[in-house]
Amino acid sequence: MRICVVGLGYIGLPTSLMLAANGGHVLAVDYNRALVDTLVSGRVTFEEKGLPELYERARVNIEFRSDYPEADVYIVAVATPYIKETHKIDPQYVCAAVRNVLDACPDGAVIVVESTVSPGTMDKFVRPVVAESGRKVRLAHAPERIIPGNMVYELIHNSRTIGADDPETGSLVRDIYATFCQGEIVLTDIRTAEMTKVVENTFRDINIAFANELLKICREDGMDVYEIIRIANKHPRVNILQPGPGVGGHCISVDPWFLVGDYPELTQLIGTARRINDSMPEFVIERMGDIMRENGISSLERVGLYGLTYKENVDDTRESPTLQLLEALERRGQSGLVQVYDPFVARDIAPNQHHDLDSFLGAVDMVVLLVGHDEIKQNAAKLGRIPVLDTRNVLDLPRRYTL
Ligand code: SAJ
Repeated sequence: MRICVVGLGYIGLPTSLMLAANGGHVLAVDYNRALVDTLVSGRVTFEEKGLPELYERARVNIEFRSDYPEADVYIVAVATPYIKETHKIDPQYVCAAVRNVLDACPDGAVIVVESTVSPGTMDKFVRPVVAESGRKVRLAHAPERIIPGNMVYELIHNSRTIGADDPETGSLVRDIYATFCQGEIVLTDIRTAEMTKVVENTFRDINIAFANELLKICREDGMDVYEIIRIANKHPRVNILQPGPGVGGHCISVDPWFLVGDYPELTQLIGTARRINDSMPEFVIERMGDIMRENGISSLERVGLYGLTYKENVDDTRESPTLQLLEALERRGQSGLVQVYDPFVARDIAPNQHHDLDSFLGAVDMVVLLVGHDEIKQNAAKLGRIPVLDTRNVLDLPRRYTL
C-alpha cells in the first residue's frame, strides 16, 4: 500500500518517519522545497528527542517530494490556524491540501485528516471540496495526540482516535496506524473524533487556568501556591496542573477558541479560562516591576528574559508566553528594552537577542525565567548573585522570586 503524508511539520514529519520505520512505503510531501531539500539531504528540520534516530531507521522506505503522487492513502497533517478576530478555524491549508490530493489520487483513495480541526470542519469545509471535485474518495479524521518533547515515545504508546464514515474505512486506517501504535485505537465517527480532540486540549487549558487563578489568589495573600497544589494533588481525585507565565504552543492556546468561536453563548467557562491564561504575561510584567523596585533596578534594559519557546526543551516559539509578554511590553510603549535569550532559538526573532548564556547574563542585573530548559537548570549556579523571577518554579536559588 502506498501511503502519502502531506505536510511535513511537527506532526507530519514524525508520523511519516514512524510509518516508514515500520515497513510502510511512504511518500512524504511538503510544498516548501527548502524543507524537502533539507530532509532529502539527510537532516531533520526541528529538534525533537529521538527524531534523528527515527529518521535513520525510516530512510530506506521514505521519499520526500514537493509534488503530490498517486497513493492509496493520504494523511493530511497541515497547519490549521485560527482567525484571531472571530476565533474560528481557518481551514484554507487543509482544503488546499485536499484539493491537491483530489487532483492526484486514484478513485477509492482514503484521505485521512490528522490536523486538529474545529468540530464540524470536515462536514462544513472538506466534504464540499470533495463534492465539487466529483471524485470518489473515502474520508477519515485521525487527530494527533503527541506531546512535543516526547513525540516519538507517544506516537508508539498513546491511544488514538479514528473517525470514519463507515467501519471498513475505519479498519483500514486503523491497520495503518497499528503498524507502529501500540496503544488502543478507538474507532468512531468523524464528528466525534473532531470534538474529542478539541475537548482534550480544552480540558488541559481549563486546568492550567485554574492553577493560574490559584496563583493570583495566593499572591494576594502571601500563600505558597506550589505547596498548596502539591498537597492538594495527594488527594486521589485531584490533579491540578502547574501555574506559569501563560499558555503557548499551537494546540492548547488555540483549540479552545474553536469552541468559543462556534458557541459563544455556551462557552462561559472555556472562554474565561482562555482569558485567564492570556492574562498571565501581563501578570508577569507587574511582578517584574515589583521585583525591580525592590532591588533598585530602574531600567528594563538590565532585565533579561530567559526562554523564547512555548515550553521547555523544544524549539517551537508559536504563541509562546515570552512573545506574548514582549507584545504586552510593546503595548505599554516599552518595546526593545529587555534582553532576551533562548538556547533553542538560533535565528533572531526579538530585539536584544543573545545567542550565548554568558553574554546574556553579562548584560543583565535580573533574570525572568520564562522557560525551564534543562540548560538553565544545569547552569543555575551562574545565576547565583542576581535576583531571578522563576515563573516556572524550577530553580533552587538564594535570590529567587516566584510569580
Ligand atoms: N503549561 C503550563 N502548566 C502546566 C502544563 C503546561 O503552564 O502544568 C503550559 C506550557 O508551558 C505550554 C502550554 O501550557 O506553554 C502547553 O504545553 P503542554 O505541554 O501542556 O502541551 P502541548 O501544547 O505541547 O501539547 C498538547 C498536548 N495535549 C494534551 O496534553 C491534552 C498534546 O498531547 C497534543 O498532541 C498537543 O497539545 C496538540 O497538538 O494538540
